[in-house]
Amino acid sequence: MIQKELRPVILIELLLPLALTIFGIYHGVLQVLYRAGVIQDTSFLGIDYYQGLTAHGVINAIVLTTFFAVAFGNAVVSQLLDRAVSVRGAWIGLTLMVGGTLVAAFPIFAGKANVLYTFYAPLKAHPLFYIGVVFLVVGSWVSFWSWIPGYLRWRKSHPAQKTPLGAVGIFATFIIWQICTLPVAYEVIVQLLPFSLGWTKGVIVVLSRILFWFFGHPLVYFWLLPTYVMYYMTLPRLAGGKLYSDFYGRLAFLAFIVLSAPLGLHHQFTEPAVSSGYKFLHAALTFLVAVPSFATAFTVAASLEHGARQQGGTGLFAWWGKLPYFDPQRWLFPYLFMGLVIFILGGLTGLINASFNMNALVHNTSWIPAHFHLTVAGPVFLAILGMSLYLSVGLLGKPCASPRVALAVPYLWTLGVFTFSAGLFYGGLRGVPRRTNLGLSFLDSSSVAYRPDWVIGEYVGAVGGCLMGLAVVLYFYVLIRSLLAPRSEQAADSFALPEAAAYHDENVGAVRNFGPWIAAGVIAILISYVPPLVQVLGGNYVPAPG
Ligand code: HAS
Repeated sequence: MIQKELRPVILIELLLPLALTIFGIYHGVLQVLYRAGVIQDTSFLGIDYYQGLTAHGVINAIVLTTFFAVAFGNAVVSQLLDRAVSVRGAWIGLTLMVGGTLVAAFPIFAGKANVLYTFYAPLKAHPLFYIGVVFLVVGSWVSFWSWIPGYLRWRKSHPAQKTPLGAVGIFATFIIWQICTLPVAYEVIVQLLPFSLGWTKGVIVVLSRILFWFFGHPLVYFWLLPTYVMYYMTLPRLAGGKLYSDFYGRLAFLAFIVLSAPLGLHHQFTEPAVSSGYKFLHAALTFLVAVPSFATAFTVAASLEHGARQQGGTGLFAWWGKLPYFDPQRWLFPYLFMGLVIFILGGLTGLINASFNMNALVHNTSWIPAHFHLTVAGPVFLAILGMSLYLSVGLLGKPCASPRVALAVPYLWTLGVFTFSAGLFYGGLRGVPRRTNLGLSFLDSSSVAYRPDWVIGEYVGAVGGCLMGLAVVLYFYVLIRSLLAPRSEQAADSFALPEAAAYHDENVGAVRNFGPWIAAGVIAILISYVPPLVQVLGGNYVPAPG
């Protein structure tokens, strides 16, 4: 059971960032309108294009995802490890995260931090932006640390038991987060903050970019792994069956600890300061990090098949028809299932990006946002929406007020995100740039830069973006109606996250201990990052002024 005293913490961690997401999604819809030339201006309703794009990225990709990972982690650890969360630690973590978010929000909304979610130097934000980000991250560390003593206690009192798979997934998520936030903490505290305060004349841009992507790629697995926890722990149960293999789940989570970080240079294939041998190493490791996702695809598909066959499914393929796609009682199912469907394309396009020569065609074009909307705005965002609704109404002892509308949301979002991405993939292959207010140039028919061949992709993207916006409106309709429904203390007390039993419950020693996997991860980082860092530090680069 989830600790009762932890409920308010989890509810704030779910609902506060969701409220901010209204701005995040609004600026997403504005993005497609600017880019399709529907808005032909530098700003709309007083908010500048790059200010809105920063709010879109920071709120959706940093704030929402971090708060959700902590909230879901609190719920999973509390339920699976016999109330292992230190409530005081959880409150301190929450306070730091909320404080940091509010501090960072101020310069963003005042237009003094138009640096996008990657805050590339020498773009310069107001110091409060960097200070806020630091507090948000430190708050998430404190929340993670508040699980460790309880976990160690649990291990002592259950010596013969395996750590439950969901808890392994959550710990893997936060071990990755703990490791990958160290380089970005260095970048922010040593390079960007003094630069923004005017204490230094400039920033060595190459170094800051390497440090950012050292963080930026494992960041995507910090986003993804809570979703994988739901795929392994919850989805098989919703499908009416069991998890096909407990071992494969553990192996996937532990493999991510080793492989998430040592490959960030695949975001920098065009970086002139690093030689191509290191880029090749990172490219090869990128192909390796797809393996735990392929293993997940197999294990989850086998679990779905098991569930469908329990419901009377037969045949080689006919069993797919027995999954609960439209069951209002199991409205959470399509939030997870449609995420998997979207991720097939998101993952495959990631492998295209990782291929050195193909990357040269798509880098910095609209292909890249098409890819990442099929990942972070696909499986990750749908899982966050579904689980936030499930957890918040469950913890309050309320019913989902409109289960049929709740069911429609993931399907509409999927239609929207596929349409959006189709337009952006099409445009990207024709050279349409990302992060550009196209309505002022390439999509303005009166401009000398006008590109009529780019129009169709951006129009299709805009239709998709509007459908995504509509899906979120429906989601908030359900969420608000559910929050206003009458509560039952009894229902709240008996609430628990659905946890699937394992069909094959293997007992393999190699996946019962985090230690060797963390050590292997650190060695992989040293091998892949020390040489390129030495190369950059020896390069005598002149700091760039802001
Ligand atoms: Fe990526 C750029 C490569 C995964 C997010 N990525 C980005 C950026 C973001 C992002 C935000 O190598 C842009 C950053 C920026 O602002 O510049 N990515 C990969 C690779 C993977 C990958 C190889 N990315 C993700 C995930 C993300 C994410 C996950 C967020 C959550 N990505 C790149 C590269 C770039 C990049 C380059 C830089 C490009 C550039 O030039 O800038 C892999 O991890 C993907 C492996 C996944 C699979 C899919 C497995 C499929 C599953 C579903 C099974 C379905 C079932 C249902 C069972 C191989 C698990 C069946 C149902 C039926 C109906 C059939």
